[in-house]
Amino acid sequence: MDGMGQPESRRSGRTQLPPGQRLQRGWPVTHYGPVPKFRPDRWEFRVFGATVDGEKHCWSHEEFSALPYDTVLADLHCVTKFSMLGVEWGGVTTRTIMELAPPAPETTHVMIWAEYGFSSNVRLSDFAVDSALFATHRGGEPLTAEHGFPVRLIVPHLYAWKGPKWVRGVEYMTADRRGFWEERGYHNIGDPWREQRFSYQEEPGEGPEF
Ligand SMILES: Nc1nc2c(c(=O)[nH]1)N[C@H]1C(S)=C(S)[C@@H](COP(=O)(O)O)O[C@H]1N2
Ligand SMILES: [Mo]
Repeated sequence: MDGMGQPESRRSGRTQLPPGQRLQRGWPVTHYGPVPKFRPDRWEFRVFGATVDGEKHCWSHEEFSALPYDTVLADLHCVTKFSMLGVEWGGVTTRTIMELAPPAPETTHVMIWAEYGFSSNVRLSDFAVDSALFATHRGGEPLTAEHGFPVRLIVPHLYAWKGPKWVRGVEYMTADRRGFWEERGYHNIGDPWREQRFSYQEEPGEGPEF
């Protein structure tokens, strides 16, 4: 369905799960630490680091809410082995953000920053797929606080820890660096189809030195 307005997603279909995963009923809440309190007056969404113009780009919550809204049908795979298939997410695509705040040509990786300093690194090529989005909604409803309100990242083709909840910023990087879970034993790339769960599985070149 490329070019038909349907986002390209590496979809498993409803009967096929990535290896080692099982289907989850309902929607569990999984994260480290407390659920942050949303304070609209103090909230901003920031793109910084290796931007093409060298500037930092910021959006207030009101401005972010006015950005183009898209939906994506995507699966969610937690490394603890539960998966949800065919979830409809709504929000701002990573491509929209990259158009408004383009990365410099040297950018190779992206660090996603969330509340309390939580972070996750992804390759620019994984971040830039057209099925990746900063979700504000699920199934047409705004996200609840525990699921990441006001914004969480969805990168459907990677394990879900690569999609921080309570996102506050994007850092364009010219070299790779490990995020929160990637520093704590989880795989630097995190492809569920290759079962890239843990950092000891990394092949040479798949991650920076610790
Ligand atoms: N800020 C933040 N985002 C996070 C996490 C976290 O610990 N902190 N955990 C990740 C993990 S491991 C998973 S499986 C998903 C779970 O999303 P859910 O709680 O909405 O199901 O959130 C991801 N986003
Ligand atoms: Mo997870």
